[in-house]
Amino acid sequence: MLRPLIVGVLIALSPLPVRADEPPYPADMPLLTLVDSRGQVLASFTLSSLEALPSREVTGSIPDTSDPEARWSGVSMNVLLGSQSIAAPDRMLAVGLDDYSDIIPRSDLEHYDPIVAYRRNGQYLAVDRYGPLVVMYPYTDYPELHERTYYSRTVWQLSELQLQ
Ligand SMILES: Nc1nc2c(c(=O)[nH]1)N[C@H]1C(S)=C(S)[C@@H](COP(=O)(O)O)O[C@H]1N2
Ligand SMILES: [Mo]
Repeated sequence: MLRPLIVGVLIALSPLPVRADEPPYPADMPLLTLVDSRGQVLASFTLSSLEALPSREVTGSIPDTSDPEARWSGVSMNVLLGSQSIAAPDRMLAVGLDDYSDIIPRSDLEHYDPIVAYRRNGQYLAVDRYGPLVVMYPYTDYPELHERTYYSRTVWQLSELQLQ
């Protein structure tokens, strides 16, 4: 009679086995598409394929929100393009799931090396937390980024990069 309770308490008290945290979406779901200027698909990425690439961390926050500064982990856009042997284009149109978009010029990749982030403070990003992917700039390292121009390039719910 008491046994299930005791077992339950023991389970609750025992250190949980260290298990990789699970994303709030399937790891093999296509999250990001690279397309050329004519809309031709060049590459597609899932969480697994993004995590297989070398990661980069930056600190910043989603502009104009009450979100505090956070540590974002993801893939450098330079590395992302390089993984497909694609030279950085003059401009990339970054498109969100809500069809919001803004242009990211090559100079940003050269000066700031922004990332396609898939974790915020170690946690995967749910769609209602600006996820699954967010373009994030290294705001803390470069205070000049605190400007409308870069705020609007901080595209959350990123789903497509159109190379132009
Ligand atoms: N997907 C998506 N990303 C976006 C936006 C948006 O509407 N959709 N707004 C941009 C702008 S203008 C700013 S200031 C920041 C914060 O947007 P918010 O104030 O709408 O949260 O996100 C940027 N990225
Ligand atoms: Mo904005």
